[in-house]
Formats: sequence, C-alpha cells, structure tokens
Amino acid sequence: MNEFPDDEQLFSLYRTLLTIRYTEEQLARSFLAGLVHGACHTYVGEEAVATGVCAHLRRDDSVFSTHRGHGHALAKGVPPREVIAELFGRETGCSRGRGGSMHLFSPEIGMMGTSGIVGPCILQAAGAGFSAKLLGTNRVGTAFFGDGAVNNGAFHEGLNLAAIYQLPVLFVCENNLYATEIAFSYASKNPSVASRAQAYNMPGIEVDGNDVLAVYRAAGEAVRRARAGEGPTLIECKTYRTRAHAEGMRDAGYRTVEEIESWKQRDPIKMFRERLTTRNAAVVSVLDAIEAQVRATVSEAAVFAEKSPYPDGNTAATHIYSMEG
Ligand SMILES: Cc1ncc(C[n+]2csc(CCOP(=O)(O)OP(=O)(O)O)c2C)c(N)n1
Ligand SMILES: [Mg+2]
Repeated sequence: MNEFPDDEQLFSLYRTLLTIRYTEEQLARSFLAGLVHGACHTYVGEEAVATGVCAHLRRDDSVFSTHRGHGHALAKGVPPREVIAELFGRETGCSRGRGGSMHLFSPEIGMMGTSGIVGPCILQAAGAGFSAKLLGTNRVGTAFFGDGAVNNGAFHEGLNLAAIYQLPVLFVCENNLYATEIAFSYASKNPSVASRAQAYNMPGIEVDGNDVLAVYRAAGEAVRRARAGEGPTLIECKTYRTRAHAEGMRDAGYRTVEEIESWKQRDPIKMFRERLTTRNAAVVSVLDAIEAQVRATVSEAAVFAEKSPYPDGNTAATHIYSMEG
C-alpha cells in the first residue's frame, strides 16, 4: 500500500467525493419534488469516510451498510443512475426499484446492501470475513455503521467474533455525534469508540473522518492487515452530517446553527481541494474538469431515472425468497 496516493489516486478520490456529494444534492432536490419514494438519509458532510475506505477495496470485497448508505454504494461502484433510479422506484434501479434508499444491493460488485435496521451490518461483515477465511478467498468484509450502533449488542458480538477468529474485517464507525437527535455524549459514557477495540484485543484507530487522506491511510493499513491474516480493525471516523437526519425532517432543538456552521467550515471536499491546490496550483484545471464531468453524469442520471419505467405490477412477486418455493 502506498503511504501517499499518486496523482491518479488523488483525482480518483476527488471524483468519488464529488459523485457522492452531487448525487446526494440531486436526491435532496428530487425528494422535494416528490420523486423519491420512502425515506432519504443523505451522507452530505461524511463523504470522506466511504471514499477513503472503498478506495482500497476490490470488486469482490463486500460492504455492508446502513440507512445512510448512498455514499457507501456509490463509493463501492454502483453508478449514480442506478442509485437515483432505485430511490425513484424505477425498474432500472440497482434493486429494480423494489428496495429504495435502504435496500441498495449490487452483490456482483460486493455491495451487499444498505439497511434500515441499525446494527446487523456489523454481524454481516463478520460473517463475510468468516466466509473469506474458510474459503481462503483473501477477501475483506467491511461494515459501515454509525455511533448509534455501538451500544447495540451486534457491536459486541461482531467485534468479539472477528477478534477470536482473526477475521479479515474492517469495522468503520461513522461517529457523526448524533443518532437521530440523541447526542453520543449522552448515549455513551466513553466518548471514544476506537478505545473499545482494546476490549477485543484488536487495533482501534481514531481518525478525522473529514480528512479523506487520513481515512485512506488508516483504511489502507487495516486492509493490509486483513489480507495478511492479521485480523480485524476498528476505525472510528469523527465526522458530521450537515443536513437533517433525513430529508424533510426538522433539524433544530438538538444541535445549534453555530455547530453546523463550524463543521461546514471543515467540509471534506473543500478541505481536500484546498490541500491539493496548495500542494500544486496546476491541478486546478484538472479538478474543475472532474467537477464538470461529475455534474454532467449526475444530471444525466437524474434524467435517466425519471424517464425509466416503474416495475411492472405483475412482477411484484418475483425476486422474492420463499421457503415454500
Ligand atoms: C435496531 C434499530 N433501532 C432503532 C432504529 C431507529 N433509528 C433509525 S436511524 C437511527 C439513528 C442511527 O444513528 P447512527 O447509527 O448514529 O447513524 P446516523 O443516522 O447518525 O448516520 C435510529 C435509532 C432502527 N432503525 N433500528
Ligand atoms: Mg450518528
């Protein structure tokens, strides 16, 4: 693993950050226009986490995600048009319009699902690691989860299992300080999620989740360890969502405008762009070109999604698993 990404990787990180941001902003506008069916939890402000982690994952590595999972799906390689079409309930969505925001699946590229249930993705990733170890595939399982999941029993069970069997798993906690409107400082006596790794005798790393390079480096080392048979890692990414918990929800009473503004100053995309251009002013035109390309891709994706058909009602019972066959 390179300590510092080369230019091509840096531009790729920038492209992924923007793909997530522009897709989320598009979805927020589309939600207001009534095009999104069901809930829509955006990842705005947290893009550096999925971007920095998924940059190290192979196509056959698996990702298990949350209710706030659009960014994980996009970073793992699901195209914006398939994500947007899925939220619009269209046949061309990654789950053929049957799942929506919290059921984004694309198993052929290792996107093993977003989920509305807080916690189980931790166990599923441990299971993926167990499978990889048994089959000797050298694959890695990754769970993304919020601070709201770490006082859930699944956290203890998943980390303990991964530790005793030294499974190739990344446990990535996106600590955005709140679970809906409950502050993590209220819900947990210990402010550090990373420190809990000691209880399982695995490494626990805390990183600035708004710094894509910090996440990239921590994840790179965790993936290296996992593939080398050295076991799981817990990475706590300190970050912040700058939009409401879900689109259309009120966003007052539990956090201040000043707090939101202070985190907007630490916007992961703004910080990364400043870092790249300070290092080398000549990249401005490259970054501008990437922005224009991603904007066009996302706009086209939204048009494609809106033009796509809804699933045929007669197929409502297909793709459904039944024990009775
Ligand atoms: C098992 C379970 N309990 C409660 C809920 C209700 N719920 C939905 S989102 C949420 C907050 C999750 O917070 P966090 O894990 O920190 O993720 P964030 O929304 O901050 O990204 C809760 C409690 C749920 N979906 N599943
Ligand atoms: Mg949270």
